[in-house]
Amino acid sequence: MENEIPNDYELVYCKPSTLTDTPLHYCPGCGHGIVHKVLMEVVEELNIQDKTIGIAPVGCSVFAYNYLNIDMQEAAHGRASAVATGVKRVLPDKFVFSYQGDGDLAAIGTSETIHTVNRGENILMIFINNAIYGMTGGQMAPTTLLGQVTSTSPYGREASIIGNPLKITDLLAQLPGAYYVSRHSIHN
Ligand SMILES: Cc1ncc(C[n+]2csc(CCOP(=O)(O)OP(=O)(O)O)c2C)c(N)n1
Repeated sequence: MENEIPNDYELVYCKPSTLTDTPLHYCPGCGHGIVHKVLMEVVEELNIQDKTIGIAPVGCSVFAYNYLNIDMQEAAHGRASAVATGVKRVLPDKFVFSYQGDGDLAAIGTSETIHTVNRGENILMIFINNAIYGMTGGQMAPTTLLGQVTSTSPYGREASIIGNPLKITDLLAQLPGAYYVSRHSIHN
């Protein structure tokens, strides 16, 4: 095997087999690559590579289907949870997840997001909140923090002008269809 490790090495780290060898296009420091890796480690560990279907968003992770070595379906901007709903209902034995940024899940897709969770669809929604629209040039998103500088809030987000950050995860956790909601940082 090409990647075989010599006997005198103790292997402490390797890329999950469920990731392709395609080089990531993400900017240095971006968290998408970390989340891709952690997600695919779980798929590998649970041995569900052939049973997992991911729904890619529009946003920086639009090319997720090039990196995740599982069946993937692209969705229109914000519609990933609606597409995931359809896929899961047609193929109930598959593990279905959507993978969405904050512009996708909490701006253009707010309605789909809320109704998908409220219906209690049996899917996983992975929400990558970097507090900006990354792909289109770092514009303010609903989740942009107060005082945060973005390309469309150059003096920082001010609540009196632009409104408060949308706490979409807190909001979703209140809905009866939400089974498990958790938030994590990926910086450590
Ligand atoms: C219907 C539609 N509206 C707007 C856009 C432009 N657009 C592309 S990506 C994006 C926002 C992406 O931000 P986010 O979902 O937070 O993902 P990130 O790029 O930060 O990972 C927008 C507004 C589009 N592609 N389609």
